[in-house]
Amino acid sequence: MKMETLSVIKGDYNLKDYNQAYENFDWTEVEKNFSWSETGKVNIAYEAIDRHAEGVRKNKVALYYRDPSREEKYTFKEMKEYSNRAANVLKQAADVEKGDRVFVFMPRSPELYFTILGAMKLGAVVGPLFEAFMEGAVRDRLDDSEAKVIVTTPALLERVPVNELPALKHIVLVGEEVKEDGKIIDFLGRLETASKELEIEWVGREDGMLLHYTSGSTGKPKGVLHVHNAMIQQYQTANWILDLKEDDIYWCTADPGWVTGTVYGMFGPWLNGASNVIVGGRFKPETWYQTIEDYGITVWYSAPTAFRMLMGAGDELVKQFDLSSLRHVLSVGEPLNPEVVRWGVKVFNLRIHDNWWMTETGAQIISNYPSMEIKPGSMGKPFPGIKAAIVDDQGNELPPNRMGNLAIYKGWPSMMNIIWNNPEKYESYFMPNGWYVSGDSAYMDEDGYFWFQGRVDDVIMTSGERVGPFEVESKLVEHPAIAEAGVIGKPDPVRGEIIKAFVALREGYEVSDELKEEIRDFVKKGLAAHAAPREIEFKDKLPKTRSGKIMRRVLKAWELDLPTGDLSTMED
Ligand code: 6R9
Repeated sequence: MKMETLSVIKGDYNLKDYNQAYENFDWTEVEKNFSWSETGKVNIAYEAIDRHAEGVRKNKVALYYRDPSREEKYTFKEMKEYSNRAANVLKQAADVEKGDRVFVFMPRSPELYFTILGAMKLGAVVGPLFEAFMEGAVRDRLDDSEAKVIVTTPALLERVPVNELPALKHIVLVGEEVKEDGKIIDFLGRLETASKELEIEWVGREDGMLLHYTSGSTGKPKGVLHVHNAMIQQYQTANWILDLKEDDIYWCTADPGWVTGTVYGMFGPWLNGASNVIVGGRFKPETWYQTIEDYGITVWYSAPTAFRMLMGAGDELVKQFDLSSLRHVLSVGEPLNPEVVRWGVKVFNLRIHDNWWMTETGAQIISNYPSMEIKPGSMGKPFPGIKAAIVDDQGNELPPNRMGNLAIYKGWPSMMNIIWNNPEKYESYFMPNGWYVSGDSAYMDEDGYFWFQGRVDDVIMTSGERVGPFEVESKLVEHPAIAEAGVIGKPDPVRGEIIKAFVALREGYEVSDELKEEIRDFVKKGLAAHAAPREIEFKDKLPKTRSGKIMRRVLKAWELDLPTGDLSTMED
């Protein structure tokens, strides 16, 4: 399997030669792309929007927005004006100042994006929440960060426990006919009359702009703070990994509640002056293909769970749409099964480019580049300017093909700045010799490609063999009956752990003992005898996060009758 490679599709890519770029890379060269390298005035929202609005991209469309009830577009000039108006509403009515935490809690809409940019223009720190969060999840995040303002909708207001949040001074409501009362502010009513002019708050490169809460396996979610300086890496990765060019129509399917939806749903593309498509509403294979056809999407960034669902919807459906505009497809969030990559080649005639990063890293770290050979199942190679390695628990670098901790040498530009209110947690990510330890287990092959194995906690030890759950899951989804699979280690007195698989079947397949036996055999023959699941349980659906990650810790908790921990990020 590891010998399988997909060669480069000929094209004129921004990154021509990975090896050469890696050798000669210098982050200070990248800084020259920003106006602050000359003016000294820093603000990511200025670089993402206003800079283009004041130049040749003034009338270029920055945002194409669509959901079941709206279809709109905004040029860079209009985005500048609307984000200025939003900033003025926040400043005048809600007293927002530099450093204040402003949360956004609403479905996707143009107003959501005006608000995020507007708050950043004031130097505020923006905390994006998934609209599906329930009261407890909202409370934890606003309470921990002592948020001053929340921007939400009348429908979601009941999930904001206003009286339990003493730091919360204002609630900005985005809805029709909002009655103001000092605490409540009418966003839409004020937006149209607010001034289009704004004095941007210039900030330091190390000042905060984005606070994303992420859940670990235990305890409360932690607030990962990103600073304006992250724009350096967000810009350059969007340039070389997303390969954005002047004429591209780019679509990132992620919600801003997830880091992918802010960093590559807003900043990466806009810092590069690209036209960005944002689609609200629920996932439906037809709607997604229709979006590609209608807008002529050229670059498309999504996640394995979505690709697996599209794959499950069948190849016939793909043929009903004209997807010929597509030239570059990418995936993040979870391991991308080789089977899905092969499917992509079959139906789109394109390679799906996997890349790896985390909320904490603030931008892409390891990737498959369009100008590089792909080994399906591998996450690719470290971005130029970034040193990644597999280290043991003492921080020693391991040789190729040894499984260990995926680590990054600290100091990349978009690295998180702090964990809010939790310096111990922040420190715990780093080894004394400078490695940031991701919590993921992986190995690097002899060609320098990285292969994901699982979260460190998920790696299975069975009869003395280390098994990465991802490899087993990938083999399982190659079986025609299986739509999705989650694999855990279940404690066993004899073998240490045994492999247990939870599988969801595709349409038209029935649960049976014969099928179990067949699946077990399939993994045994295709992978290894010791990797075959001894236990298989059929489920209608697997527990997943809102960003589509299979929650193995929840499977494990169910299996062992343990508490499931924080479930605020779990899909309904
Ligand atoms: C961007 C994002 C981070 C965790 C990460 C890893 C998993 C992300 C992956 C991947 C395998 C990939 N992950 N990309 N695993 N292959 N290409 O997802 O951030 O939500 O913080 O999650 O997601 O386990 O540690 P975040």
